[in-house]
Amino acid sequence: MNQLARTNVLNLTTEEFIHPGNRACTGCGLSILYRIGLKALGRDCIFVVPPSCLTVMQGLFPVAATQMPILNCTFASTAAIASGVRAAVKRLGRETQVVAWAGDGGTADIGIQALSGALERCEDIIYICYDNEAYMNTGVQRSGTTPQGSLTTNTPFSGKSEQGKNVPAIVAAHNPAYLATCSASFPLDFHDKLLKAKQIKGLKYLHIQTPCPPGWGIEEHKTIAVGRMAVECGLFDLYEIDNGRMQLTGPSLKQLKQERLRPVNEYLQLQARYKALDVDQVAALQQQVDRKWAGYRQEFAIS
Ligand SMILES: Cc1ncc(C[n+]2csc(CCOP(=O)(O)OP(=O)(O)O)c2C)c(N)n1
Ligand code: SF4
Ligand SMILES: [Mg+2]
Repeated sequence: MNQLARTNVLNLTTEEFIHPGNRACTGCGLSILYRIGLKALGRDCIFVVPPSCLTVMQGLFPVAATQMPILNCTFASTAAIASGVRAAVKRLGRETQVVAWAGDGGTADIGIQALSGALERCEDIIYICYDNEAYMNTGVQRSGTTPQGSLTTNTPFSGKSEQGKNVPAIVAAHNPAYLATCSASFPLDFHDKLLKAKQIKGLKYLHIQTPCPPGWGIEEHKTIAVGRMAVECGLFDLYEIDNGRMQLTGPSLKQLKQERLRPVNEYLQLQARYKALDVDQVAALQQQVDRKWAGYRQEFAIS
């Protein structure tokens, strides 16, 4: 991030855009992310949101938690509806930001065709996918992004057999105006990437890893620590693609200088969803991460 001053706890606005109290579980990564994200977006925006924990958190009129307008839509139509709302806003001569905000199920699986179409048309919207790595709102079913080996209520006892989809890579193949990955455990990084996205025309896609205590089997007070660990062990990387150029950002960029990252096992062990993984599977995952980071060190010229 180089275009704007970084936000910190001292200069983050104290203005709130959600009312106190919402229906998220204790320790929900999404609720942290949502509160801080709204501070970056400001009041002049309209949200388009498919069914998810976010809709539950937002509540129903007249007891809604969010102070800005929200349009709830069907799963498959999020990006299409956001495109339509943007066209209407433009017709009215307004600059209102249209923000589609969906879960991983709503993005990686059910809404992917509408997202792909909006990307192809270069719609001038912000699309945010919060990735808690399963269909949490309906009781933790596996989604396209659920990691291999992870347990959900509809995976075999050995965990999910397939690899998780790399949605940012799918989006990157569409050559979006801007793409960033973020973590609920680094909310100010998300805040500043959103500030940047707001200044860019075209489709801006932000993908955020969002720890979920009941779905991941972690203690409520460990949300931030677990999300940080995903980044520190090199499993979930923070980066942005701006003008077609990818660069690691924040803590992931700093980690390039480290010879060894935290072992992935430290991250896995904290979560009940990974208890079916055996030693060989953990070793294979560690090798995969090591290879990826060796590639980064070469690509970004750090030996
Ligand atoms: C077409 C359709 N299928 C299924 C559902 C039931 N449903 C509501 S929320 C949800 C889970 C959404 O998962 P995700 O997008 O990952 O968001 P999360 O719940 O994890 O926040 C499902 C399956 C629905 N509302 N509409
Ligand atoms: S199930 Fe997970 S994502 Fe949904 S509200 Fe609870 S903690 Fe948040
Ligand atoms: Mg989900």
